[in-house]
Amino acid sequence: MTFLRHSRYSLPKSQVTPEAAFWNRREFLRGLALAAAAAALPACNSKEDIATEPTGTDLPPRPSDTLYPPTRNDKYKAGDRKLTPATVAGHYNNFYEFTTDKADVARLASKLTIDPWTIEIGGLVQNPFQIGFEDLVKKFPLEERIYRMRCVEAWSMVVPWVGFPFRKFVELCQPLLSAKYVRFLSFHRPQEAVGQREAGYPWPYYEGLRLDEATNDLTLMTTGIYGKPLPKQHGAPVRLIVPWKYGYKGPKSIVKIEFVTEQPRSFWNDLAPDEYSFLSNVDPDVPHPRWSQATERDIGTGLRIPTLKYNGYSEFVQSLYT
Ligand SMILES: Nc1nc2c(c(=O)[nH]1)N[C@H]1C(S)=C(S)[C@@H](COP(=O)(O)O)O[C@H]1N2
Ligand SMILES: [Mo]
Repeated sequence: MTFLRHSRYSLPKSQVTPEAAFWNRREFLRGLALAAAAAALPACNSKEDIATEPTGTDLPPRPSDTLYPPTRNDKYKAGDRKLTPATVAGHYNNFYEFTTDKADVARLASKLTIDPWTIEIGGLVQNPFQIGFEDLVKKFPLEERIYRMRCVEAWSMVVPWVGFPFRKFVELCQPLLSAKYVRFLSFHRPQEAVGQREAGYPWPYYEGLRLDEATNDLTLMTTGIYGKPLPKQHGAPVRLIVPWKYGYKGPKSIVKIEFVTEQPRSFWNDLAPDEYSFLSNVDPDVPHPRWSQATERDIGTGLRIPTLKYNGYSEFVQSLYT
């Protein structure tokens, strides 16, 4: 993890950005390390430890637990794609506040305190307010939606998220007419998030959407996955899912939402503006400067498949861009 110790200003871009070849190299090295470790273990231990490794069992009990599992909204289908197993999705995470090692996020993110959790709403709204997560999650009926999820690093998965349309939350906030964009902020807690103790990234994570994108029916205020509350590695207690955009447009563990007039800045766009645009709609015809976006690897099946324009959601979002 040496690159985290350097200043982002002194780094070649290949070291500060999520880059497919970089991950392949890391995974290869990690595979070697695991194989060596496994060889050193007594045979009776290792297999069962891995098979029973839980996903998200470190969650505190909360009153909102009774809202799960919610009913499925069948409007959005993943076509011929297979649902990704929960243990695969839950151990292949991007959450740089903790580590850049996808397989280790679940372990390190267990340190995050999610109860209590307060979200601050401000900027261009009738009345700025704060809302606790337990009040927020009860405001609107939860539903399950199976979405494709495409990371800019050219891997993808298909998972059943749980949440409610972000549009309903926007109505609750009563933005002023001058509000044209929404800005999101993730938590900043270096004491709990080891990745935030290292230099090199402009914490806390920040992202933004146009208001018309934020109020599209697909944009999901997400509180759960696989019929249960979100495990910490997936961005507990609440994150955003914008399924026609690259994964980084969906900030995890949100603590602040602001309505603004000007296009807000975003974390990856600030780090490498020529590689990560503000819009970042999934597009197989627009290669990343350092790799093709024409295909993607499904982390559940291991298959390489064609990438679809708007990640297959054209019928719902094309009108936003024409
Ligand atoms: N706060 C925060 N949000 C984040 C990230 C992050 O590092 N920090 N990574 C993004 C990226 S690159 C992806 S692909 C998705 C991954 O979500 P998942 O781990 O639940 O699959 O979260 C996005 N949201
Ligand atoms: Mo990503």
